[in-house]
Amino acid sequence: MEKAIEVLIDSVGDADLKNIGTKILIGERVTFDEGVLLFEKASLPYVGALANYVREKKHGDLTYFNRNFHIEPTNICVFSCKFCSYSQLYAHREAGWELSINDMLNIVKKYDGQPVTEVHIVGGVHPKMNLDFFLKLVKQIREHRPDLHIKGFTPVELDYMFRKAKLTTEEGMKKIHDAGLMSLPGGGAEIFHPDIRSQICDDKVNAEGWLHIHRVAHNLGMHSNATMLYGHIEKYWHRVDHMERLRQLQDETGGFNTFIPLKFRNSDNDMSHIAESTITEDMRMYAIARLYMDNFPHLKAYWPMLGRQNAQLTLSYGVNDMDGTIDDSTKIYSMAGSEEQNPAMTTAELVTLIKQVNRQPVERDTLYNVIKKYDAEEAPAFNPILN
Ligand code: V47
Ligand code: SF4
Repeated sequence: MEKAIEVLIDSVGDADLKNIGTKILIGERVTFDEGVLLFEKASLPYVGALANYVREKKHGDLTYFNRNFHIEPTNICVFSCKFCSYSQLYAHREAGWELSINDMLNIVKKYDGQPVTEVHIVGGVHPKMNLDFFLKLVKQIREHRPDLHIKGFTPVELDYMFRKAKLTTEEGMKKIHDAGLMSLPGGGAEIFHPDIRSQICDDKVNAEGWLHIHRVAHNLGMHSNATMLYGHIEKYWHRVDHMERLRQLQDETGGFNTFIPLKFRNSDNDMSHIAESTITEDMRMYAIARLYMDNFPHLKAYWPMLGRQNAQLTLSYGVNDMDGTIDDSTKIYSMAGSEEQNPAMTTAELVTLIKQVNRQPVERDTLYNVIKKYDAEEAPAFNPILN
């Protein structure tokens, strides 16, 4: 493997790209300028092979997924992100939904006796759903199902709740953590740089606020994920700037589990005139993320947004995590035009998808503890490559 990568690096004409390849081979960090150069000049086969090398060095063929379900408390939102196909302003709330604590507990109860390990709770920012409401929700979920890992709320939601409750981030985060919130998902990050943020999501928490909330969570011993919404009006250097800020926080706290690039989908939002990125560009994005985010243990492809086949393809471009079974009717993605109108995959389907490309499926919990490794001899139910 190492020899093949050396041959590949040798074959590259561009001296700067050759140098970056050598650095990656010996485990040296890619700089900001080198990150931009990779986006500007490197071919998909080049970054793809390097990213696959890094992925296999970190994880071999292991490819993680979990059994989770999503709850979206509301799609009513005080903010107005231009890329969002999902929210309804409070003034138009008759066109939206708002779940009560009981409604959400009933969703949790649907999974009684089933081996799900995580509930993921994210929604719009409803002016009447305050910190007390969510403290109650989290406590009641924990009481009902103490074995379920509660991962929820982006800094956009938390910042609004804490400010309304007149609490500092430290105070607010401690309260919700004590109530039972265990991890934060990666949403709300979009693109951190103010030149882009001011154009696509001007009114919600800024980069510093987003990073501070994750820092405070990490300092309390919680883990979290980070996303980047790419493929719209940002330039390559904005992507690198975004990844750089995350990489620096990770150096400081070590609290991030996973980086999740999210492909911008253009259906039915205020940015519908912008063409979506090509699959080649998507794969380059994943590969460069694997190369740049050297201190993030995992790189995740969120299959409801990419579609199953493309998510499967990312497993050759640095990705080692396929998220989960997501058994629900998650609307945030289907409304933005993703292939998956009602995303849900059974464990057998996820295992098959991973095995079809000769990787080893591993069911994990939220913190990447192994629940089950699927052996090679457990053949997938259907393998079009072999059939
Ligand atoms: O922050 C909204 C994105 C995010 C669009 O941590 C869009 O495990 C593309 O962060 N096109 C929320 N993306 C979802 C999220 C997430 C999802 C799954 C797993 C995890 C995790 C986190 O969805 C938002 C925004 O960046 N989003 N609209 C759109 N049109
Ligand atoms: Fe609200 Fe989130 Fe949509 Fe922005 S992306 S409008 S914060 S639901």
